[in-house]
Amino acid sequence: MNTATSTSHSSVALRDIVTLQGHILHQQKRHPGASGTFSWILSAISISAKMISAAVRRARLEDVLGSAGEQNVQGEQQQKLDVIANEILLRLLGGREGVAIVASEENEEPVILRADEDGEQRYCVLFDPLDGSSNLDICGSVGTIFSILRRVPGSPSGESALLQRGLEQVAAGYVLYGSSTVMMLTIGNGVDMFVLDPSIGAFVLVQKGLTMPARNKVYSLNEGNRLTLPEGYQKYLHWAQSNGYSSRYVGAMVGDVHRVLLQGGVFMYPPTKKAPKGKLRLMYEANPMAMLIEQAGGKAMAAPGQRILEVQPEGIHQRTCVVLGSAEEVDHVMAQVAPSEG
Ligand code: P6P
Repeated sequence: MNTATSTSHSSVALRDIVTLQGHILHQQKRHPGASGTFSWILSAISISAKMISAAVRRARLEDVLGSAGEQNVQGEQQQKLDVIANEILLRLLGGREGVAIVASEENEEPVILRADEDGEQRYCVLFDPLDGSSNLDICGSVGTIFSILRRVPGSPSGESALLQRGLEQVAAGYVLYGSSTVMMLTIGNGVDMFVLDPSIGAFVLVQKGLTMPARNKVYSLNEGNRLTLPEGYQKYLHWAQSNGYSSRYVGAMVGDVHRVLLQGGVFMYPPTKKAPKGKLRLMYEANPMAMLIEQAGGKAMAAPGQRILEVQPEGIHQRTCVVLGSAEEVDHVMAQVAPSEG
């Protein structure tokens, strides 16, 4: 009997396939005595990502594009898929015993799922369920961003339990629903990249220990805000354009950060007239992205001398300025901004 694999996978050395599930369990084995609680949470995120990916790819077929007719807590028009993605994550994470609190860009208040009277170590999960959802109608990149914190036993319940600096994150990542569905994940020892293989319904490890290029002459921001940017940022743009830089901007943080992680460069959302503290949310956009960028060897700053991960949050929906990417490229921006903010 011909036992050779005659499927399309025959070109893939089957021994090389490491799925996200296998990777998570391998990491768990490195922590003797680990209860598996954390692994189960990552599993819930993985399943949610597969469900959201399927929903995104069928959106136009099932007429779930467009506005949901409501505004979210940010005052932004909710897309139908924002609501669908949010419900999927709330439901999957809600079913995990190890999740104490979840917080979403789409919900004004955190959802308290479990108290910690039994002394079990539980976790808080914060997420932007469908970042850049306005790109959906034009088949542009959208994504899910997540951040995982420990629920500190005995700390006050509710929002204050979440107000931990980004340095306290135990894991962070995103899922990019682009030409393929890609997950970037860090649990604090490097960045690993997975691609969803629809033929087996699993995220497959494609790059372990990703490090980003130290430099690349590409900057990324919404240049429509140029005239209202603080002077230092306008000076940076002049410097970059005088030094042969290119501009790339997807309009969805996940898409822009993914390009910066893989190719280098710098992404920024500085203070603008419309968003004087910056537009991006600290807890579930800037912090998780900053952890990924720093774990990949880059820098992530809220201001000159202020790492994003060291910002002490005062509210779960607070916004921040973001300048992140290749270390050298972030330094070029800070060099132009620092004098004007000094
Ligand atoms: P602008 C998407 O709405 C988002 O929150 C980020 O994903 C993205 O980087 C930014 O806002 C885009 O904002 O003002 O350029 O449309």
